[in-house]
Amino acid sequence: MEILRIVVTGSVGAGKTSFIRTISEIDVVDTDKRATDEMAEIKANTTVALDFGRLTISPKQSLHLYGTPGQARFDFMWDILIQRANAYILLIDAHRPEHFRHNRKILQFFKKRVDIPYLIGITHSDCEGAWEASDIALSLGMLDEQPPIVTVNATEAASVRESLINVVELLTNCYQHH
Ligand SMILES: Nc1nc2c(ncn2[C@@H]2O[C@H](COP(=O)(O)OP(=O)(O)OP(=O)(O)O)[C@@H](O)[C@H]2O)c(=O)[nH]1
Ligand SMILES: [Mg+2]
Repeated sequence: MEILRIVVTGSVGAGKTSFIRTISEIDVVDTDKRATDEMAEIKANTTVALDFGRLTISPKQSLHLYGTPGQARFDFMWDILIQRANAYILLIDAHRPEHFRHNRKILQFFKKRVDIPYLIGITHSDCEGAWEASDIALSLGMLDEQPPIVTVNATEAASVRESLINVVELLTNCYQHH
């Protein structure tokens, strides 16, 4: 059985835990804790360790999904998780432009550490005040490249599955070129 390790990252409330819980065939270990300080305004619970989920995509392949904590004070977890990853997904909540700068920081951090395929998943596109994917790409500093970017609803299994298939395709193409 080939295991592909995919890190799911993004700022607080982007939908990382939802993304993994929606699709995982095993129960996801709950490391969410009641939010304190400034975060309580965004949501009641936040992830403090990591989310882990698994999805079998064929008799020979399964995905292991690792969700990072969103809060900046857990940054050290990023390093641990990314070193063994095959690919990563950066989830960006389209309706909170105040988070875009942090997401840009996450992306820069990962790109500096590893050279592996990644996908940007725009969540909360259905929410009021959501930005267009192309405008979010610009805010990430992607001026002329064609970033791998999709819209995903982290609470809908079909949508999550589609985005993961996208990642597996990126990985397959990447292996073919090496
Ligand atoms: N409307 C809408 N709600 C979403 C979407 N994705 C996630 N949510 C909701 O957003 C909220 C936050 O999702 P979480 O999965 O807890 O976010 P997280 O990224 O794990 O957050 P932290 O662990 O605090 O960093 C939940 O109430 C989800 O149901 C989406 O695409 N659309
Ligand atoms: Mg979470």
